[in-house]
Amino acid sequence: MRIKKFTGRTEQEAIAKVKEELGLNALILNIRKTKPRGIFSLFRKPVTEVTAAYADKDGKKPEESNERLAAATSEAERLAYEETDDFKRQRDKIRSLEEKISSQEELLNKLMGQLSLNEQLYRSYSLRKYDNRVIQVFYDTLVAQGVTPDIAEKVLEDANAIDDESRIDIKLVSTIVYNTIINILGPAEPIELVKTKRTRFVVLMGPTGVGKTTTIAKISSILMLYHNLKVGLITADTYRIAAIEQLKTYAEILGLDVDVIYNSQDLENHLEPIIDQENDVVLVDTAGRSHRNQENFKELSEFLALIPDSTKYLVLSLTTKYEDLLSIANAYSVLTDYKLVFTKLDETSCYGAILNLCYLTGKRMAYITNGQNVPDDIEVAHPEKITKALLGIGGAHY
Ligand SMILES: Nc1nc2c(ncn2[C@@H]2O[C@H](COP(=O)(O)OP(=O)(O)OP(=O)(O)O)[C@@H](O)[C@H]2O)c(=O)[nH]1
Ligand SMILES: [Mg+2]
Repeated sequence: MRIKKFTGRTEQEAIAKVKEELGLNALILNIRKTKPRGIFSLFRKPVTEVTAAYADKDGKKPEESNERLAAATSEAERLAYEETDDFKRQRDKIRSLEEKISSQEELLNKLMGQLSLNEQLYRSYSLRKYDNRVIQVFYDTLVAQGVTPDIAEKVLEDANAIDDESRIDIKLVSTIVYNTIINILGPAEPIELVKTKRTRFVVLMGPTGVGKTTTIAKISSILMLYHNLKVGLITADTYRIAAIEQLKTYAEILGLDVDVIYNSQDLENHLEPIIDQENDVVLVDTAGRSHRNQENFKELSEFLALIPDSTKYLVLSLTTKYEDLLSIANAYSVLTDYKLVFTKLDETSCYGAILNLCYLTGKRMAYITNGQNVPDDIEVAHPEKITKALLGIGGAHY
């Protein structure tokens, strides 16, 4: 057996030379790339060197010749092909297809997850209530927002009563549901931003820690700074030492005095001079009271009876458990008429309690608060915004 070396710019070229000179029976022993040497090596490309064995003159033939050469040839052809632009284009195509497939898979998994979640929801609501899928979706959305199932049913009554043919009109069904909710919420009734000759008293009442004092600070700042109204402040919260200081701190920033009222007699004595100050609006802070404490409630009732021409705001935190909200609203209904202020919307993603309470009490909303910042985190309640949030339309947030 003899050995011979062949070189080429590529393996393919070198092997082609082997085949040409030694025939298919030549045996490829080694393939290697060699770096050019010498003074001009920088300007020369590397070459491929193929070492081949072939049968010597006495007729001895190299073993395994055919297969190995064929294999080496196809390997060399493969490697050479991998260097071509065509190969690279195909490879990139395959890679991007693979990426697409994996993100489609992700999307599908997500959808499947949602579908099975809906399936679970249907099951937990004792299956579907409505044949009409659109109405069913509204029902599910409202209930997920914390609207009670019976109020959600009431809301959907009109939409569900239209004839079968119209019920497939998604736009019509949506319009009916939307308007029904807007009607239940009714227009907001905040403090009127006009100067009148008389002093208007606005009393904030409600459970402890819901944000009465903070809301008074927000409202008085807005009335004074943005609407140029003359504002007076009274606090009847003398239960906690810090309560008076809390309101006084805000009052000082606004350049206002706070009248502190200790009892009904005190209020009677203070009223005349307060009215004489010719304020447009006097905001009255009260101590947080548990609606279950009858003694406290009696005291508040006597206090309210003494204030002339007053609007009462029942301040409710949206973080309070719904059943408690309901019994608080009921307890205050017995005491007096009121409008609703909802606080701490920033701490919940459920708007359902607002609809439930407006529906059950028939009271109007005044303000919604959504944070601790004075005066920014307050807005006049906005029925359209709340309705959109309840129906999960367009990320309506306060
Ligand atoms: N996250 C959030 N916190 C609020 C909001 N309104 C008030 N707070 C916070 O709730 C806490 C209680 O607020 P207060 O204004 O003292 O509540 P109050 O109803 O006057 O409390 P009492 O006088 O003790 O009955 C404070 O830490 C406020 O900053 C609101 O809209 N969102
Ligand atoms: Mg307070």
